This record gives sequence, structure tokens and C-alpha cells, in this order.
Amino acid sequence: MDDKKTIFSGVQSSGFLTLGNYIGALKNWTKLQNDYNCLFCVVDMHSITVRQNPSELKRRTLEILKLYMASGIDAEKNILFIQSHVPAHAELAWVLGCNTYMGELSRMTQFKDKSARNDENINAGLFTYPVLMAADILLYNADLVPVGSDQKQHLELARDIAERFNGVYGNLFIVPEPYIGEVGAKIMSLQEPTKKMSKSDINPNGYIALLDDADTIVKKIKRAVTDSENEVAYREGKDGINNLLGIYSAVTDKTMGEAQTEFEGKGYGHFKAAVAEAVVECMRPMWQRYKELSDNNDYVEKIYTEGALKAAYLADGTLKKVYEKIGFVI
Ligand code: ATP
Ligand code: LTN
Repeated sequence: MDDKKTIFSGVQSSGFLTLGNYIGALKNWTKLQNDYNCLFCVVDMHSITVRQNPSELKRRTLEILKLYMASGIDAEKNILFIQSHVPAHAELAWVLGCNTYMGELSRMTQFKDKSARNDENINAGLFTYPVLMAADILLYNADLVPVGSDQKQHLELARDIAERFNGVYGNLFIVPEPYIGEVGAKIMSLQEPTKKMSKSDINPNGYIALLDDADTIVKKIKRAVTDSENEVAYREGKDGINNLLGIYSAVTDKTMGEAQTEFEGKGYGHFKAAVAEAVVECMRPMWQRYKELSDNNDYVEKIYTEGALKAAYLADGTLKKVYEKIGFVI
């Protein structure tokens, strides 16, 4: 093994990947991949905390894996895999669940939000979801976890669980640090810019899916909610414009300051057209690579099969140490 540190991150296969997922997560992964040993996972087991259509779940899981590769993540250098292919995730989650308090889980804002939106299916998995997330991370002794800012609270819980376990049974887990990018840590809905852009939004105009075509992207950005002024400036109360400026700056790699200066004195129509064009230009190479991968299913299968073998090797090593520590006969 080299002396590089380890990164683990994942996205749920619960919907189309959005521009929020790209800017908040995938884009940072591509930047970090050369300096770390990385594992990138499609967390399909997390997705079923909300009821999924089985054939769609399957299709989306593969779609997301291909989007990882299409967005520039090197499938040969990093470990890319599907969570349900590595049983150790569920096994460690059980052990960690016995070291997590109900009170801690009740404080998770994502649980509160999702159960409020989904009151006919407040299942136990939705409640214990952060424990599974902690297992994902701790199994690989990840030092760093690149996520959007909505995941900060879950990361803090993973750290608390790791510290608690280390305290009771002796040092075993690395306590992971979050990595939250400065720009685009929380991309907002285009229709309700005080809410996070979410792939499970029922209104498709709220999000840009990474596989939306150019015309759809232009239309969605044109329809984005702004305000009654006509000044492109980053300011409190201008949630819609702030969000579009954040998107522009993330996809062009310009600072917010540069982005603002560029649109000084320009109207919203001009600004929105420029944002849409920048998003489309950023997506274009991804669409091309995605198409190539979709024509090559054998290669995609090889990547996730080998990825699961490599991940399982690492995960089983950690799980064995955990079982030893807690006194299971092994
Ligand atoms: P859902 O809305 O269904 O809960 P999601 O879109 O939040 O799903 P996840 O799979 O939960 O998607 O998130 C994958 C990664 O993308 C996480 O690191 C998350 O923080 C990040 N992310 C998701 N939405 C955004 C957003 N709007 N802005 C920035 N990062 C985001
Ligand atoms: N909870 C995350 C998805 C996720 C994840 C992880 C992210 C599950 N396991 C491990 C980073 C590391 C979310 O984005 N909702």
C-alpha cells in the first residue's frame, strides 16, 4: 500500500443524478482522485429507505455508475462499486447500530424532513440510515468524505460513532473528516431556491438532471425563479440569483467575484442564457462519454464486478477486526 490517504463517498440510486449531485459531490471527487486512494460507491441499499420501483432502481444504479465514469472518475485507478455487492456494509451497520442512540438518530434533520414528506412510509431503515452511512465510511478507514453540506450532520454522527467504538473497544476506526467544497456545497432548487436541489423532487423544473438534453436545460434555467429586481448580484434575499451565480461559478471554475463582475449591468435574460450555456458546455463531454459507456455494457460490468471484489477484500478485513474486538467467535 502507498501512503496516500483514503476517500469514500457515495450517491443513492433514488432518482436522476442532478446538477446538485455533480457540483456538490462528483466534481470534487474528480479533483481529489489523484491525491487519494478513492472508493466511490452507488449506495443502492440507502435508496430503498424510500419505496423504489425495482426495475427502475436497477436501471438507475447502473446509470449512476456510468455517470461516475462519464464525469471523469478514473475507473481503473479508483474502486467503483455497488453497495449491495459487499455484504460487510449491512453487517457492520448492525454492530454500529448497537452503538448508536435513538436520541442521536432522532436529531437528524434529513430524517425529520423525509419522514414529514413521506408520512405513509416512515420505516425503520429511514431512521437508521445514518448508521449504514457510518458503516460505509468506517469499513474502509476513510480519512476524508467529500459530500455536499446537507450531509454534514450525518458525517458528524459517523465521527461520534467511531470515537465511541474506539473508546469502548480500543482504537480501530479512523475518525473521518468531511470535505465540503467552498462553491456549490448546496445547490438550490430552481423553483424554490430556499430548498436544496433534490433528485427526489416531484417537480422536474426544480432540478437539472445530468442527462437532460441541452434544450431542456435552457428551458429549466429560463424558468428559474428569481426576484423582481433586475440586478445580478450576490445578496441576502436574492436566493434565486445567488443560486444561479453559484452554479455558473462552479461549472466555469470562476470565483463568485469574477462571475458577478461579468454580469454587472446585464439583465436577467442575458444572465440566464449565459448560465444555461455554461452548464450545457460543462455537461457535453460527459454526455459523449456516457453514450460510449452505454454502448459497452461488458466493460461497465467488469468495472463494478472487480470493484466489488477489491472493496470486499478491504471491508472484510475491517469487519473481522471489529468482530474480534467485540468478542464474536471468529
Ligand atoms: P435525495 O434528495 O433523494 O435525498 P440527493 O439528491 O440529496 O437525494 P444523495 O444521493 O443523497 O442525493 O446525495 C449524493 C451527494 O450529492 C451527497 O454528497 C450530497 O451532499 C450531494 N448533494 C445532493 N444534493 C445536493 C445539492 N443540491 N447541492 C450540493 N450537493 C448536493
Ligand atoms: N447519505 C448520503 C449518501 C451516502 C454517503 C455514504 C455519502 C450514503 N453513504 C457514505 C458519503 C459517504 C447522501 O448523500 N444522502
